[in-house]
Amino acid sequence: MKKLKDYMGKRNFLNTPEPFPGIPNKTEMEGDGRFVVQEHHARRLHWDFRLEVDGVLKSWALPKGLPRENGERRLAIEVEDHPLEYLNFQGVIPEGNYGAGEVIIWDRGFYAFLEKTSRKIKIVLSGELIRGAYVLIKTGKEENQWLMVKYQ
Ligand SMILES: [Mn+2]
Repeated sequence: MKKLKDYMGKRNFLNTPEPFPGIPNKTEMEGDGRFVVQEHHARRLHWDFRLEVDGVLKSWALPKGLPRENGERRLAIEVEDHPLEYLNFQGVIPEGNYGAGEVIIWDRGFYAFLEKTSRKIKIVLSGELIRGAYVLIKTGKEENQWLMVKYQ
């Protein structure tokens, strides 16, 4: 990536469809890992970020949604894995049920891993609204507590 510093520095990949180095364009990514962000009007509004990994959706709840600007960081609470079918779910979970409230698909698309360890997940997201490189870092304070940072 170092050789491409100038290329990267001149572009905001949220605003241009040009290639992000190391990741194919969205149309070329069919079949790669998918992601979804669902706006969930539960008792407390939050956004659920889900990544397709090993046949399930790894899931985090973000009280303030995904970071949109480079350097921005947002709390992400890891929650239980969800089935792949949840990628397409939107609707109203009736009162009295777990997570009662409306779920709206806020964004979806494809992603690629740049790095993955048990405490750090670097990804590039290519959705309709979200484009760019993100890192999820386990904070160590609580077992399920992560930070999601947009860095490019
Ligand atoms: Mn939720």
